[in-house]
Amino acid sequence: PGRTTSRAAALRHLLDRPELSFLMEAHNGLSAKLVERAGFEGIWASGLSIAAALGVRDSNEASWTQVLEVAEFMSDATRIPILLDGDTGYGNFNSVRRLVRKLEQRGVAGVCVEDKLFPKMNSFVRGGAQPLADAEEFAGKIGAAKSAQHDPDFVVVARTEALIAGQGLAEALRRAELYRCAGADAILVHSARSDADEVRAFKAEWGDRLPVVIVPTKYYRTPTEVFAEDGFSTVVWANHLMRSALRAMQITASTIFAEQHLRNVEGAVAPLAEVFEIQGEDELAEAEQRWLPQR
Ligand code: SPV
Ligand code: MG
Repeated sequence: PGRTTSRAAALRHLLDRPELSFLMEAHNGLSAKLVERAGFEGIWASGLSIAAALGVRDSNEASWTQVLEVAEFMSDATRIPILLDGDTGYGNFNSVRRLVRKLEQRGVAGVCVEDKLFPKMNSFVRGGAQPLADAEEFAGKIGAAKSAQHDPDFVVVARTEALIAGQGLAEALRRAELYRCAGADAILVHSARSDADEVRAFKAEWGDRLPVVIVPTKYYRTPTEVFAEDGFSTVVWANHLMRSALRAMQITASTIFAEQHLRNVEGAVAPLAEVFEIQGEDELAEAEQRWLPQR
């Protein structure tokens, strides 16, 4: 078994096990390493955060192969499984089949695909008013994704935006059931409300048909124990490393700009020694001893 097989199995276990699991956002190799070092068992490769870090909008302005490159750096930088936020799959069922094969090749453990239209927009912009994909067509996309994987453990999460789009609980459940029948491994149900009522109502109706993943970015006040008691599978902390990096970089840039010296900044940023340690400079020094002629 290669790295894909074991990491996909690890992600599948996180989704399937009875205890609540957590996926922490990362958006590049460095943030992925920090997620792993913090102790998390899995990574959410956030579309929003990757886009923001690349300086573009969460509207498929970065091409899917550019996202794939970022995911590959994250995969190479870590051992824990990565669930890529694959947006709408960057096209139709055929685009998704190719995406799944490429993700497997690069050691990404799974993909989450959402029932919106390409180019997507973020669920929290413009009040979430956005057209959804035709449910039957999207179910075909999920089936196509599942048919494309070589590793039986590769995970396909079907995400419904029905609640975000204001289409109500019944429509969210109808869509989730279609996606389950199409072969989805888990359902991500997203909500933009500041309380967890609608995702909890979804879970109560849904039961245990498939693991349910949630993203409490807006309902962050709900205690995590509530999610565990309700039997949710996985909580995604979706964008908090990108947002913390943004704030930290803003403060450092404006301080250095204003002061034109580094004295007040040096103690507030990570020492270079730590940067080299995270990059694995020691390993390179050892490898040079071993592989370069020693004169
Ligand atoms: C992401 O992190 O890109 C997500 C979650 O898809 S959200 O931004 O809430 O849509
Ligand atoms: Mg996204």
